[in-house]
Amino acid sequence: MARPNARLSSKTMAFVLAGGRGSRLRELTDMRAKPAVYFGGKSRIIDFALSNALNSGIRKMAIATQYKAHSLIRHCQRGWSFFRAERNEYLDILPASQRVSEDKWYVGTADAVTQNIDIIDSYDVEYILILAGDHIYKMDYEVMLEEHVETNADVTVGCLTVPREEASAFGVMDVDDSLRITSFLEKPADPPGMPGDPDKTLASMGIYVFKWSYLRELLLNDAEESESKHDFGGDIIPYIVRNGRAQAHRFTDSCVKHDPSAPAYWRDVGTVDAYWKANIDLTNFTPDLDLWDKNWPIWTYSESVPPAKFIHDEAKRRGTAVSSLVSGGCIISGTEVRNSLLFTMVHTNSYAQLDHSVLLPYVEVGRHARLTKAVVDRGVEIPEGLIVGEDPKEDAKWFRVTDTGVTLITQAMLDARAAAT
Ligand code: ADQ
Ligand code: ADP
Repeated sequence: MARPNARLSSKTMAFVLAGGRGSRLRELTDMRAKPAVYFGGKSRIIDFALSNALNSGIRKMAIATQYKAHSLIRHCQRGWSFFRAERNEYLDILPASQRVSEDKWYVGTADAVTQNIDIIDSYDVEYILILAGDHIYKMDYEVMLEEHVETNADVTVGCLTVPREEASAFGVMDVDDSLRITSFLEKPADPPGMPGDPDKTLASMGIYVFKWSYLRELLLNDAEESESKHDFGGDIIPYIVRNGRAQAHRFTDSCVKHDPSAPAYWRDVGTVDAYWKANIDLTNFTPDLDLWDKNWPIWTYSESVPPAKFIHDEAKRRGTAVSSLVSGGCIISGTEVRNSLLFTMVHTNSYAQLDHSVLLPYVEVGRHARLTKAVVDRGVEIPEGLIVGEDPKEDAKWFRVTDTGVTLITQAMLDARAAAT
């Protein structure tokens, strides 16, 4: 449940790390950073962390950007500019702008905070919540803040259990009975299992709570360390585990969903397969991620567009969508849409078919095209009669086909195909 007047969130700022590329999303991040990638029909990935902070009662936020930040910055300016300084609310976008010295981009995630110490000081907050801008989940951060204060920890690390075979992508930890972290390994090649549950590993979500005065001092010391990569997972957290008190906060999203018995929902949509699946899962009868919950809205920049329109006539031009999400501004003209997710202003034409496909905003689909298990980038014009998802060998000549048979289509790939055929 949202707690807008809670005590701790009002003394806290959220610092969102949004500088990474997310290269495993391949061509989807050629033009934009991973946090700016579209998700769920209307939003961008970063909207989840920002909405969680807002719904948790936090009204001071900063977003550190670096890689291909234009799309991300424009989105945040358009969608998140309602904070009012006269109400003591702030949202700062902090590009790696070489403020500290001419040759210094953000070296690591901790350095992105260090380079903005003066701005954070000006917020006059007691706690800082470090967030990653690239995960899909709903979480009430007030609960984690309360735990941080109750346990008198130097850092509290948000964590969840993951299958052991996936754990080498994470910071992994051991904890004692009081959830104090006793060891922390950043992305180990051979992650340990949990006591009593050897196939699972306790993994860091890459989100942290600190008292600002404590972190500030630590960062200034870390900046002097020539050996340090100035990274939270690689340097700062292991240091505190060795020399201070690091606590784990186990993520449960039961406070923000209707069915407390359902498993906690958290996704790193870092690969084309995971991205496709998390989007298509929203078309399930009861999706694990509830975007309809009015108690925990996902805020975003929304274009002002007319309602979606379906054109259907008796000449067998069937304009229908079943088990699908169709956003505003779409025109489904004589196309059969199944188990698909269409973002804003997608236009499809007669006799086309879409099955288990994700179409980003402003995609045009030509007549008689058939797309199965496709992810189509923003603004792509699918030519008449293009068939994708039925002959993986042919698709792989032009498009990016994943091991599980998802096909990513960009305009550059279509242009190369058109030039060659
Ligand atoms: P990774 O996700 O691999 O591991 P990283 O690549 O550092 O860590 O990205 C963390 C966040 O910081 C992302 O949101 C990214 O966009 C952003 N970022 C990366 N480099 C940045 C820079 N130079 N400036 C600004 N922002 C930057 C981390 C932790 C692990 C943890 C996983 C959970 O290190 O311990 O398990 O997150 O996903
Ligand atoms: P948007 O921010 O409108 O959602 P995208 O995320 O698709 O757009 O665009 C990613 C980035 O690529 C943006 O910075 C955008 O300005 C830039 N971009 C898109 N198309 C072009 C183009 N034809 N030439 C140069 N830059 C472009």
